Amino acid sequence: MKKQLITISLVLGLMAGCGGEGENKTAEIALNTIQCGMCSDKIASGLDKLEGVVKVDVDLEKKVGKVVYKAGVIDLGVIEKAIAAIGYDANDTPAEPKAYSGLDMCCKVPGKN
Ligand SMILES: [Cu+2]
Repeated sequence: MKKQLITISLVLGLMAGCGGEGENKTAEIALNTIQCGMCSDKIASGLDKLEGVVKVDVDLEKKVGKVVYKAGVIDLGVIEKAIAAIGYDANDTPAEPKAYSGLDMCCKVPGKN
């Protein structure tokens, strides 16, 4: 009986190991306040540094960030908060005011300081 349990947990362990740290998920994040290429670069390089983020694509024209991430390592909320900490709105998560005020003029929403 005990042996069986060990075998089962071994198999489960192997299965979990197979998928790495969980499956990759793709999320499209609304980045309504990005203005220029610098904004998209900042977000892309900021997210690239996060553990669990596999790929980041920012579409400046559509104002959407496509993020591929490992679901078991990081979740969407953390990614949104990281974008907010850089100074940009991410979905319903508003930019952190302090980070936003530190952005270059060209990266701010026209009319909003
Ligand atoms: Cu900008």
